[in-house]
Amino acid sequence: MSTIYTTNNCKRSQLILCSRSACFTTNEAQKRETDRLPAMVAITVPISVDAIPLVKCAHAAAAAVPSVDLSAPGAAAAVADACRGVGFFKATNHGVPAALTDALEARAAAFFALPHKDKLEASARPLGYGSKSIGCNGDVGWLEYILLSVGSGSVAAASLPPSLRAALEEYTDAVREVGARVLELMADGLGIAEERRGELRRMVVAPAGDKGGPDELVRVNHYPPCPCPLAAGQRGVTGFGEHTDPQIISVLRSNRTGGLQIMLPEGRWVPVAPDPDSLFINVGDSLQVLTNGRFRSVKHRVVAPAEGQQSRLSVIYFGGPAPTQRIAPLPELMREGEQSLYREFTWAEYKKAAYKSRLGDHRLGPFELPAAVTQEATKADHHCSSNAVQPPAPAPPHVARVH
Ligand SMILES: O=C(O)CCC(=O)C(=O)O
Repeated sequence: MSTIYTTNNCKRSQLILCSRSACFTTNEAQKRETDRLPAMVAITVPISVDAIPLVKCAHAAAAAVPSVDLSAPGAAAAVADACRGVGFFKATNHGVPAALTDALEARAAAFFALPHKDKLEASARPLGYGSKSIGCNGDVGWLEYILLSVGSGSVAAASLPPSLRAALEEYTDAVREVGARVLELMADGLGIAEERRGELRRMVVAPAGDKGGPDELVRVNHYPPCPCPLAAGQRGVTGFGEHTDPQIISVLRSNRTGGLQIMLPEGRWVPVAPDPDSLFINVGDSLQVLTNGRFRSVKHRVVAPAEGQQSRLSVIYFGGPAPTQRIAPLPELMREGEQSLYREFTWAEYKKAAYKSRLGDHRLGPFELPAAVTQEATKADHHCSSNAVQPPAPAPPHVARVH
C-alpha cells in the first residue's frame, strides 16, 4: 500500500509518494511558504495538494522546561512561576512508585504488541483502542492509543486485558493524587488563602462515594517508529498534532523515547527531554480560564520516532471537572476592577465544543470576551519582537498510516 508523505522544507514544499520500495518527489505540494520553521513531515493519504497542510517545527532549541521538586519548600512558588511562564513543567519527587509505572508500561507494551484485530476488540469510539485517528473530526497522527474514562478505582474498559486494566487503575489513582497536590501548590503559589486552597483540587478529586464527580480520562499513546524516509533538514513525522488540553490539568509520563515538544510563549517549539522517573504537568484550557489567564494552557505536539528508534510510550492523566462545574475565574484571584477574559461556561459545554473542533483549533476563542482579544494581541506584539519566531497557524489535519 502506498502512502503519500507531504513535506516542506525551508523555502520549498514537496510531495513524496512513497511505498516501502520506492519514493517519488514532486515540488509544490503546498503553496504556503514556511520561512525558517518547517522540517517536520506530515503523512497523509492522497488528498488534494491544496489541502495538504504544513507542519512547522522549531529551530533546534535547548529545552526550556522548568523542573520543580514537589517535595521542596519553595515548590508552590516554583509551580506557579512555571505555569505563568510556560504552562508546563517537569515534576520530580512526585511520589508515584516506579513499580506502578513499570508495570503499566510493560502491560501496555504487551497490549500494543497484540495483532491489530485483537486490539480492535477493545475499540469503542470515542473511547477504547484507536489508531491514527484522533477524535471524530479527521485529525490523525502516527500513533495508536487507548483512551479511557476513569473514576477513583475504576477504569471503564471492560474489553481490555484484566492485568492492563488493573495496572491502569492503580496508576491513575496514584497520579490523580499528584495532580490534586499540584493543584494545591498552584493555589498556594497564586496567593489564595489557605482555607480556599482546596477549591481547584476539589474540581478533579471527587469526595469519597460521589458518583457524579469529576470527568477524568487516561490515555496511553504508543508511537511506533515511522518508516518514512526523511529528506535533509526534516525532523520527523507528526505523531500527535499540536493542541492544548481542554481539561484543568494533565499529568504525563513517558518512556525514554523523546518526541514531545511544547510551544514557548514567544512561539518557539522546544523539545522536552524524556525522563521516565519524572512526571510532566500541563496547564489545560480550563485552568487558564479559572486563573483568568494567569496560567497558560500550553500548546504541545509529538514527533513520532524515526525508523531505527525505540517506540515512544506515554500515559497521560487528564483531570477535568464535573460536567456541571462552572468554569469562570476564581473570585479570590480577581483584583478589584479586573474583568473576566472569558464568558462563563460549564465543563459540559466546553467539552461539547471541544469534541466538535479540530485538534489544533483555538478552542477557547469562542469563549473569549473582547477584552481578552485585545490583551492577547498586546501580548503577541510584545512577544514577537526582533528574533522571535512567528507562532505557527493552527495545526492542520494529518492523516497517517500506522498499520
Ligand atoms: O504522547 C504524548 O507524549 C503527548 C500526547 C498528548 O498530547 C495527548 O495525548 O493529548
